[in-house]
Amino acid sequence: MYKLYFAPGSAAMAPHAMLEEIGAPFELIKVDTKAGDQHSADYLKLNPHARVPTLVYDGDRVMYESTAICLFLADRHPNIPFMPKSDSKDRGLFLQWMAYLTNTLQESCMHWWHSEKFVDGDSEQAAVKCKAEQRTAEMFRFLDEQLAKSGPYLCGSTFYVCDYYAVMLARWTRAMVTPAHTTPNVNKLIRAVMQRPGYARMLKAEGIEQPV
Ligand SMILES: N[C@@H](CCC(=O)N[C@@H](CS)C(=O)NCC(=O)O)C(=O)O
Repeated sequence: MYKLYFAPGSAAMAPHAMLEEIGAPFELIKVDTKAGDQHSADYLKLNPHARVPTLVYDGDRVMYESTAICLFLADRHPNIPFMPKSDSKDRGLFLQWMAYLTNTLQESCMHWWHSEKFVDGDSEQAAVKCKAEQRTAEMFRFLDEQLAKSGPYLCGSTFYVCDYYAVMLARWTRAMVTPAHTTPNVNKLIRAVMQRPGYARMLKAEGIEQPV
C-alpha cells in the first residue's frame, strides 16, 4: 500500500498517474496547499520542505521529489515499461529528459508561478515572471522541435514516464502568454498521453482538466 500526498495539479501529477496505472493499492491524501497545510507539524515530519508530492511506502518509508518518486515506482513495477531498461538504447535519452524536465523546465515554471520566492518587490517579481515566461516558452519550443524530428514521444516511438512529466509541466503553462499546448508537437504529445488510462484517471481524481 502506497500513500501519496498530493495537491491537485501539482508536481504530484506524474507519480499519481503512474500509481493509477500500476494497479497496486494506494491511498491519495490531499494536502490543502492554499490553506497552508503543507506547513503543519505532522506534514513537516514527512516532508521538511513543505512541498508535495510525498510518497509513503513499505509502511513507514518516506520519500519526496517528484522525479525520484517516478523513477522509484518505475523500478518497482517493471510490469509497465515506464522507463527503458538499463541496457536499452533509449536509456541515456530517457535519463537526460528526466533531469532536464525536473531541474531546468520545472524550475523555470516555478519562477513564473512563485516569483516571490526568488526576489522581493513587485517590479522585480514582475521582471522575474516575464523572463521565466520567455524561457519556458523557449524550452517548450525546443521540445516541440525535438518531437518534430523524433517524436511522437520524447524518446521516439515509445512512451515512458518522461512523457507524463513533460505533459504535467505543459499544463503548468496554461496561463502563460504562449501555453505549451499551442505548439503542435507538444500538443500531439499531450493528446497521446491523455489516451493512457493512468493519466486520464489522475486528471479525474484530482478534479482538473488538461488544456489541448
Ligand atoms: N522539486 C519538488 C518541487 C515540489 C513543489 O514545489 N511542489 C509545489 C506544488 S507544485 C508545492 O508543494 N508548493 C507548496 C509551497 O510552495 O508552499 C518536486 O518536484 O517534487
